[in-house]
Amino acid sequence: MLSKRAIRRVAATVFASLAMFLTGCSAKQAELGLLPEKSEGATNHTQRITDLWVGSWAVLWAIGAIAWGLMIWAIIVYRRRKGETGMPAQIRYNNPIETLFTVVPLILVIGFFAFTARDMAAIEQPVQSDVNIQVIGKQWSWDFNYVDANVYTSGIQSQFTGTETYKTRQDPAIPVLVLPVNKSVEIELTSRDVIHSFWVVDFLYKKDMFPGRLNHIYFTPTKEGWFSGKCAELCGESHSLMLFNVHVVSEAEYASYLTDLAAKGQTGQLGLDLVRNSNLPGDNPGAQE
Ligand SMILES: [Cu+2]
Repeated sequence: MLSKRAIRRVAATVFASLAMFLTGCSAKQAELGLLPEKSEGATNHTQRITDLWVGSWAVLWAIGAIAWGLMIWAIIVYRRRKGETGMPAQIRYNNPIETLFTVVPLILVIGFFAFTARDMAAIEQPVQSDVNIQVIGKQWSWDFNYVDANVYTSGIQSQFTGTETYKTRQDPAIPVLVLPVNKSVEIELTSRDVIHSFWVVDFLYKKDMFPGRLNHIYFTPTKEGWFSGKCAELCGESHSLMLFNVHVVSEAEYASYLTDLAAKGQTGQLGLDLVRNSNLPGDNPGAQE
């Protein structure tokens, strides 16, 4: 006969393995609080964001465990016993309990707010950056202006045909933003048509792109490799095809990439005047002032 303790241990192991299996999560991902594995060390901000995320969950699980524990305890201890009839004693206006239920959530909200504000202030701090990039969102792709080198790349706007899907993340139709590793980067974000959102998944950060407004993000990529990017703001029927890749390379590779763009004739900057509204019937782009 198994002891109670052995049964409990087996149950815990089964439950943990099942949870890992069902969520498809590795030990590394569990450590990162189920954030993408590639996010570890991807930029100078990812550790801070991971800490905020994992710390918040740790607090919430602790509160959850206490709340569930008290509920189960009350259910068991105050269950209806054999022979009991009628309504149990109704208790209300318990001041200590009411105070507890007001003060604890207040402390939690203030705590989450304070840590979030602290980390946002650090991440949003403008930095005099080595590399300046302008990213323009458009339905449904991206233009990348490499401001310092005065070159650009332009994503092809996807047209929804009903069958169009990208086979892989390395599909050449997906535009690529190339960045040098360990160099501070400032990205200016704007849009030509509707609101989009610039999101590099593994960088754990995204920011909206508004027509007629400039937003900025500052970070230093600290790991070479390919990272998935996508639009994170529903922007029309082909929103889901509005993908891009970020390729973080060595400084030398970055320099030669920019030289190649210039050699291909992709010099200058793509402006906001390329807005597709100028192609609407009746509009004559040449006649615009
Ligand atoms: Cu979009």
